[in-house]
Amino acid sequence: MSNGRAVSLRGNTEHPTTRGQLCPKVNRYLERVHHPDRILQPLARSGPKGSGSFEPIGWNEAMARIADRMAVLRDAGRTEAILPYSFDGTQGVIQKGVLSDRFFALLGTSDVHRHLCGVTAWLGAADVSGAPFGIDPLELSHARTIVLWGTNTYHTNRHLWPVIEEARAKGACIVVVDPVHTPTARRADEYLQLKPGSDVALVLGLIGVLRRDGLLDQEWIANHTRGWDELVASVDSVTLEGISDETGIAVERIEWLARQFATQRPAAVRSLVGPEHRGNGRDIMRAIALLPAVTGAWRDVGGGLARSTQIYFETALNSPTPPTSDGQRRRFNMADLGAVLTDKDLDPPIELLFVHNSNPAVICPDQNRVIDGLRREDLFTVVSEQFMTDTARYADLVLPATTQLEHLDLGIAWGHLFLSLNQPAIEPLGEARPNTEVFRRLARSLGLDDPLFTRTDEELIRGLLDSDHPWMRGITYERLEQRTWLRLGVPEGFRPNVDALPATEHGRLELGALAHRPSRAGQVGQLMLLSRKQHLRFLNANYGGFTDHFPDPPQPRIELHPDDAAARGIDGGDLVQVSNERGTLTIEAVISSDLQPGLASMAFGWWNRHTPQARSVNALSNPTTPADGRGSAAFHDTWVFVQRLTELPTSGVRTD
Ligand SMILES: Nc1nc2c(c(=O)[nH]1)N[C@H]1C(S)=C(S)[C@@H](COP(=O)(O)OP(=O)(O)OC[C@H]3O[C@@H](n4cnc5c(=O)[nH]c(N)nc54)[C@H](O)[C@@H]3O)O[C@H]1N2
Ligand SMILES: Nc1nc2c(c(=O)[nH]1)N[C@H]1C(S)=C(S)[C@@H](COP(=O)(O)OP(=O)(O)OC[C@H]3O[C@@H](n4cnc5c(=O)[nH]c(N)nc54)[C@H](O)[C@@H]3O)O[C@H]1N2
Ligand SMILES: [Mo]
Repeated sequence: MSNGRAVSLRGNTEHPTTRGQLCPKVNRYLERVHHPDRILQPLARSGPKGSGSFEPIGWNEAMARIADRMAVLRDAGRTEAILPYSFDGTQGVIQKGVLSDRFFALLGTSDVHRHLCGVTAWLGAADVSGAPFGIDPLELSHARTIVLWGTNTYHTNRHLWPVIEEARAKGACIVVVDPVHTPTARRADEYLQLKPGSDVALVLGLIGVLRRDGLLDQEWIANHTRGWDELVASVDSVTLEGISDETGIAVERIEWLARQFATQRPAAVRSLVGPEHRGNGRDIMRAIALLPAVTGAWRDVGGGLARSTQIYFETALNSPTPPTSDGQRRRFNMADLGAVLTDKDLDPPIELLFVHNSNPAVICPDQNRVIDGLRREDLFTVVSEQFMTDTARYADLVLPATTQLEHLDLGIAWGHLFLSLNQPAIEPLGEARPNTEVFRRLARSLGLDDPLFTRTDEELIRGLLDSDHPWMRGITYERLEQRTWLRLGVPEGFRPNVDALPATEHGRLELGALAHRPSRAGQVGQLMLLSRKQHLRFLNANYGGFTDHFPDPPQPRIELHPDDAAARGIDGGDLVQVSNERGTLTIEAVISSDLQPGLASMAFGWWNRHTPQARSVNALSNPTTPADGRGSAAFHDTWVFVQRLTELPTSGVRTD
């Protein structure tokens, strides 16, 4: 640090996961912290909604305005008219939600199910093992077969890549199963380009081959699982040829993968969220989890399913008990924000929206409706942000938020088992304040009486660490302060479902019937649009407004398969119109044989200002969530028409 400015940022070479490497996104984090566009004062709207006109106000005034509005709603018995909207802007536990969750729960506001990332995958894996513990991803280095199933590891999980390479150097075969020939697929030893959404069919085919060829672990199935007969009935109801048609993968390739997975052990499957973003996402994740459950791959260190490790931290850390009334709050799936904000019959309607750690104008599906909602004159929107994002532009009040360099936090992870203490390197810049401070002040103004609000950030972290769980033995605040990170005390080589029983009712892995329920097909002439994390220097919507993080060429584009482009008379570089019942975008086409015919792809993460319509890919994507409201949106089950344009459209161009 020099004069309040952070001057140097580097990875720690001793960290077993990062090995001293920052990723392309975080390499330039210092520039983000000291960026000239940082919001450093509270701002009040001074022009029409969305115009981006604001004037600075003081913190006292900003807090008073929010507290007054909330008090009026509380006095009128309408606290459900308040909706907090927050998500994964930070993975730090206390800045993410300890105090905000308590604040909104005590006030009795509406709430959102924060399910856009990982919850469907969690549920699908939990259908098999009760609590979905996967293996420590570092143990993939022991595997001889690693199937990267619908995860673009080289791009989205850079720190796992050296582990994959280490396994390969020791003789492992790296397999990718993905509808797109991704940068990860390019680096794999074997690539299976399956038709999108056909994963359940592929698993049925694999289990069919394993059974036919006597490659199943019968002893394991008999002693560690339940529901084998029902699964067999599902497997018997399909033919390998039928599966090959369904998935687009040749019979010999399915046979090869089945044999490889069963015999070249340890064998592991790795998956994150790609396949969950579909109508049948939970089925897909369950099917993926069934594969190691029938081969007994869990027996071997380095075998089984490697997925998000978040559940380890949730299990080990203390978490503050929510107030008893919390279960009765009105809750919406966060993917439904557009519908919720524009629903004329909602009783009570949302009158105050409080956004922090999230950028719903970009990350939420059904973007046109989200923005229609944000434009409502009778909605009071507060956004706590570091930058003037597409969401912040629609705010009535913007609160300047600190970055990780300016606040204290406890970091958990989805990719490894290390707990880390994020100690501030500099004082908060300008008038930026941590989320915790905002909720302490609001709680005081509204007279919310709870001991949690009297604790400092350090005390909150100490409270989380003060857990009796054996994985927390020896992990103290002082040791973290000294060492920065400590591995949870999960024994090295810990084999979930072997060293501990599955958390199902009967302590066995649950198999059962498995039905392939394909998603709705598109109309004639439509293409299926994927919105993947395609740019190395984007982290969700964190950098979509930062020109130095843009790819070359610096604009969002749509990738089309050569056959689909030719059928529409489209060449690379042409302007095309992409549309469906939810929206229209005008962007440049790029021709890519990484796709398969019928599939188009646009990168997720661009801010809305880069198209003439001032919208990004989520203006098109599918907001459908599972019928029980639990789980993510079917982002990738999106059907669009694509046509060539000869000139820029004049209608539909927005200036806000
Ligand atoms: N560079 C970069 N890295 C990131 C992020 C980022 O924005 N940018 N975001 C971070 C976050 S929040 C997350 S959750 C992770 C996500 O990490 P991943 O899950 O690896 O990333 P996604 O791009 O969501 O999806 C992965 C793959 O799923 C494939 N897919 C789509 N449909 C199907 C299907 O039906 N079946 C199968 N088998 N595959 C399918 C896509 O083609 C894509 O290649 O990445 C993290 N890392
Ligand atoms: N079409 C499509 N949509 C998707 C996805 C996709 O693959 N395709 N992926 C989904 C997934 S996996 C995810 S995780 C979500 C991500 O959705 P979000 O979590 O909403 O998005 P982020 O861009 O990661 O972060 C939002 C904002 O948090 C802010 N922020 C960071 N730290 C702090 C802090 O300490 N305080 C405050 N107040 N703000 C902070 C950042 O400046 C950033 O603008 O998007 C989902 N949406
Ligand atoms: Mo995510």
